Amino acid sequence: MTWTFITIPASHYCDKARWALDRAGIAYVEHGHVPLLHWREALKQRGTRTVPILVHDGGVATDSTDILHLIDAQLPAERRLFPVDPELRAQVEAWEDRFDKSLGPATRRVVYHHLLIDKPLMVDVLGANTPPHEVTILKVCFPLIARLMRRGMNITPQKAAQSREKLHAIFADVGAALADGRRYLVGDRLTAADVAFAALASPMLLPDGHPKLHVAPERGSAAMQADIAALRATPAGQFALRLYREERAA
Ligand SMILES: N[C@@H](CCC(=O)N[C@@H](CS)C(=O)NCC(=O)O)C(=O)O
Repeated sequence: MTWTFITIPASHYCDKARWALDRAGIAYVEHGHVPLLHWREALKQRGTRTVPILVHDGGVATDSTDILHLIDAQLPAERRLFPVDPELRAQVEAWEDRFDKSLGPATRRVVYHHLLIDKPLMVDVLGANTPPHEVTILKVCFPLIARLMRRGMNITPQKAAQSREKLHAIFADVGAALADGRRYLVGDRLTAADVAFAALASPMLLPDGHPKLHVAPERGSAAMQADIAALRATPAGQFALRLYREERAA
C-alpha cells in the first residue's frame, strides 16, 4: 500500500515529517489542503485536527514527531534521526521538544502576522499544491478565513512581537550551541534536532531547497522582508539554510 500524507503543503511541521519521508526514500502520495479546509480529511483520521497525518501500512500517525519515529523504525541504526546512544538521543529529544513546543508556534504567529494582511501572497503560499476548488474558496472567503485564523492562533501585533523575540532567543541558543564550529546540533551527523530546527524555522527563512515554499524575495511587506533578513543573517539562520541546501535538497 502506498502511504498517504495529509498536509497543509507550506506548513513547517509538514516539512519536518516530509523531510524524514524523503530522506528515507519512502513512496507516498501527498494530499495538500488549504488551512481550515484540511479539517474534513484530517478529522476522518482518528479525529485529529492538525497536520501532518501519515496513513501507513500499520495505521495512522498524527504528529510530526511520531512520524519521525515511525520512519526511523524502518532505517538502520546509523541512518536514524534519533541516535541509538542514550546520551545523544536525550540531547536530540530535548532540542526537538523545545523546537516543537516553542519554535513552531512562534514562527507560525510571525509568518501569519505578515501573510494575513497580504491576500495575493497568502493565496500563492497557502494555495500552492492544493485542489483548485480550495484555492477558489480561499480567495472568495479570504476575510472570514483570515479572521478565523487570527482568532485561532491569537495573532495580534503584540503577540507577534513577543513571538519574534522568542524566535531570536531560540536562534541565539542554537547559534551558541554551534559556536565551536560543529556542523550539527548533536553529534557528527544529521539528527531530528537539526531537521526540527530547520523545518520549523523555514517559513521565516524561505530556504533554497524547500520543496513547497517558493516565495520570490521581493514579495511581502518591508517588515516581513526585514524579519526574514534579520534571522537569515544569524549563525543559526545560516545553519538552517545550509541544512536545506545540502541535506534537504539531497
Ligand atoms: N504537534 C503537532 C503540531 C502540528 C500543527 O500544529 N499543525 C498545524 C499546521 S502548521 C495545523 O494543522 N494547524 C491546523 C489547526 O490547528 O487547525 C505536530 O508536530 O505534528
